[in-house]
Amino acid sequence: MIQTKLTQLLGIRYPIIQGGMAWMADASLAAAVSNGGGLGLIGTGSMDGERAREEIRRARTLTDQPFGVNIMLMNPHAGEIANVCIEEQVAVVTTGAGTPGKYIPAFKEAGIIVIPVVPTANLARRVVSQGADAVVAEGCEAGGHIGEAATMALIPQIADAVDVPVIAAGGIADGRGLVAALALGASGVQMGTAFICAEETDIHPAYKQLVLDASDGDTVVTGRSSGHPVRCLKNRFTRKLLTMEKCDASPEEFENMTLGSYGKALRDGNMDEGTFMAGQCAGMVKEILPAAVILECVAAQAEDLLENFRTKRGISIV
Ligand code: TUI
Repeated sequence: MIQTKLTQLLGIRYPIIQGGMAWMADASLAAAVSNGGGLGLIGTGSMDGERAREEIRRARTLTDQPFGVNIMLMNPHAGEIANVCIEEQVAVVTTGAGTPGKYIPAFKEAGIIVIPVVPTANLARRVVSQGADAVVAEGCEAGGHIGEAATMALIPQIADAVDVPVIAAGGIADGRGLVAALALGASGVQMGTAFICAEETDIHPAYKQLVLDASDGDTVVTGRSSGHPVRCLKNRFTRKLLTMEKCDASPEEFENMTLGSYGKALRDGNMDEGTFMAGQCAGMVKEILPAAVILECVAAQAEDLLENFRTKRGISIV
């Protein structure tokens, strides 16, 4: 069993947390991940406060293990959801797509473990000085809304910048990625794309099929021109969006096109108008499996690799 500062902080079996994927990570997935020994997260990016409360309460009926809530800070209901997390005494809050400073004191007062997702070392320093208990350092290999730096370069710089546990994210979907993250200075990993094809993820089957069929070059970043870069799987819709960006469409025009496209992907599997967010490791996801099996496989591969590293990799120190 791999024990790290992260497993200690969260009281979980494996040093693995699930990405708080908006529209996708509901109580069923979060509970399955927590029951499987990781930290499950409810992604509230598409919810208002009361909807978030319902999912938190539903998760409690499905697991007695700790789970968390991800607050997407660009969501206009983020403040309401923060209050709901406090009222419902959620164990862990992660935040993304913005800076959570103004919420941190109230979370800390409520005894909530706060873990902001950060794309730079500067932001990591800032949120730790504001009281964050750990950070998710997310490289641009990740799916959805991303920063600029890649995981390989970001993790050691953030690990050097802060003295709280660092959780690596972006491009990690197996035990090799977990071991690499530990080598770079992280205490655990966050995986999102690896859970898109979990049995418990309730999305249109076409979305899962697109991930299963993907290979390493099948994602693209749209929205750089509007200031909201989003990594998603290539399809007819992303081709249309990128053409618009090349033709200097205004940010408003672009936002109008993308509005609703996440729902069209998740609910309808609509290839013409849907944004299918996924990370660069989509090409590593080959099967639909229960979340607990995904966690077990990643942890077992990492343990084996850590135990037998030199032999497995043909390395000797002479
Ligand atoms: O948040 C994510 N990934 C997401 S959120 C999302 S929903 C969405 N829908 C449409 C447009 C945009 C988003 C889909 N995927 N990951 C965590 C993350 N946070 N990645 C990058 C950041 C981030 C970026 C800037 C965190 C803080 C930040 O601060 C900049 C500043 O100074 O405010």
